Amino acid sequence: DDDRDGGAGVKLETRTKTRKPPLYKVLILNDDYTPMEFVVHVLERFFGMTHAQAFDLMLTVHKKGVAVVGVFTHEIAETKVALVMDFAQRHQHPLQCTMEKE
Ligand code: NFA
Repeated sequence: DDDRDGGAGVKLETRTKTRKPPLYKVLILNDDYTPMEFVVHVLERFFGMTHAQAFDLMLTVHKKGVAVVGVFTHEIAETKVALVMDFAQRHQHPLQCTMEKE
């Protein structure tokens, strides 16, 4: 009955079955001891921000206590959190990075 392909036998329907994966927010928390420049470096190094973006977001965390630094799939969010926590610990800073389901 449907001849939108002019009889060519070409599949014209788009698929509707693909599910988007659940997403997770990665958060950075303020503390009184981690140097501002270290947080800026973390945001550049692990979240691909420019220096200006990283500086602005660091100040947001400093003033508000917490901010979302990115949204990722579970595996990527988990890896970012682990890398940031390890990097902070290796430099003996108490910086905290966590994730939560969006
Ligand atoms: N509050 C920290 C300071 O004054 C800076 C900081 C910002 C720490 C964002 C953690 C996150 N040195």
